[in-house]
Amino acid sequence: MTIKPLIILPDPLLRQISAPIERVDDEVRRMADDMLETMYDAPGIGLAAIQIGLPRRMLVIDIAKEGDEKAPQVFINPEILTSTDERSVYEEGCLSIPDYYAEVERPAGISVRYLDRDGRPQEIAADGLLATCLQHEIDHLNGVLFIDHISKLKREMVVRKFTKAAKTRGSKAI
Ligand code: GNR
Ligand code: NI
Repeated sequence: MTIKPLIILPDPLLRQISAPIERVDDEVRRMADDMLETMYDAPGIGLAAIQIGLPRRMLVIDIAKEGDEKAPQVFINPEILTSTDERSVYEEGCLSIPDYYAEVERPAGISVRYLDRDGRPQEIAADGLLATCLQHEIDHLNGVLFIDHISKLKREMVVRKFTKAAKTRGSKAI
């Protein structure tokens, strides 16, 4: 397993639409393991493949509390089937937008169809943090970031800050 470098805003890769995974084979499972290792190292509670530069429809999540046993979950080709009318608000962050947090309102509950790491079709109903995290990650598969759900003013401020930081890094040639 390998920790991969994270793709950071404003890298245009983050706006790419990821392609479905056609066959769940050992290479896909290796990719999932690399994603999990990268997520645990960060640390984060979720990661989409595009965040390590792979435009494939796969995401990993572990929302187990610190100190509890690890509970890695792999979702391949996930599709949201239903969303509740009820909304919930969470303070979100993103490993591709380090150290920026904002409240985002999303459906409180969703049901999702996906393939597990053995390629078997599964369906789950999620609420709470899992529902929020799944929606955040599925957004990544569609080139959408959590800052797209906040005000335009806030979003433009964040993008400007990260664009400047990227330019500084570039000129320092690190
Ligand atoms: O680590 C993460 N925490 C988080 C907190 C609230 C809502 C969503 C998330 S996902 C984020 C990791 C990440 O960037 N996944 O794409
Ligand atoms: Ni994210």
